[in-house]
Amino acid sequence: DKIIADKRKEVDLKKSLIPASQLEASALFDRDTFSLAKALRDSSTGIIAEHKRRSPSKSTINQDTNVGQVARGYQKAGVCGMSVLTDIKYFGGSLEDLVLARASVTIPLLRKEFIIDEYQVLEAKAHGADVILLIAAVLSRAEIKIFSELAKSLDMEVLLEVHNKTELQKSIMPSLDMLGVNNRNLKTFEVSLETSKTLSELIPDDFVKVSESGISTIDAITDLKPYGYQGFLIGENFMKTADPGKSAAEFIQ
Ligand code: IGP
Repeated sequence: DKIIADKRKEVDLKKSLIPASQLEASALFDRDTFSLAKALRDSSTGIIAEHKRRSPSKSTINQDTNVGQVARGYQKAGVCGMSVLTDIKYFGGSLEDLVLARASVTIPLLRKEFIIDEYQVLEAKAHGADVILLIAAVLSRAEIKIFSELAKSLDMEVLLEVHNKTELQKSIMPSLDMLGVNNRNLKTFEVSLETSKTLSELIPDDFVKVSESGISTIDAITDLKPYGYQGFLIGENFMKTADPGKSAAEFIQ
């Protein structure tokens, strides 16, 4: 909740500095996007690899990453898409990271952010994102509807993240493309793949199912596939090594 309060201030400040009209006028705003949902459906591995320098649960994961190099490494490894953290305060990311990744690869890019305002959806498009993340724990159903419909109108896809049954049931709507189950409890940081298993049967078949966080072995993926998961979001396991792209390549082998 501290994160969301900080985010509110950050977004209000940015809105006063850069008007939405300026975002809409940027070169990347009109680009044709790539579909992550399709890439996941067509893939046998389904890896979404993340760029994450640090996190509230682990502090520093990787300080000296070159996001362009990481992006190229991930693409070369054959991942379906890349997730780029853009929150600076808690994750050490930025929108510049997203732009640099966009300039480096042609795989779908997810803007990993605490989205609480339509302005951030416009920002995502203006900085090269193909997909936005919406976190059910911090949004009302009305907000999820507004933000997801805006993203769709801009040709982006939506990954909706849930951690429990209540969040899932309040969020189901046709403007979502992928449903992500976060195995990490954002309050306690505890990780359990059981969360993905338990919630899987409650996710309607029209959404691509993604399992997020705490995945570090191929066995975990083999274990989750029978539950209908086609996407696997992996950050730390790759980012904690000196060459995340190489780690992803070895993982996918
Ligand atoms: C990646 P991991 O355990 O592989 O590093 O997790 C990703 O799922 C995690 O970074 C994440 C996240 C989030 C980060 C999932 N949901 C919401 C910030 C905000």
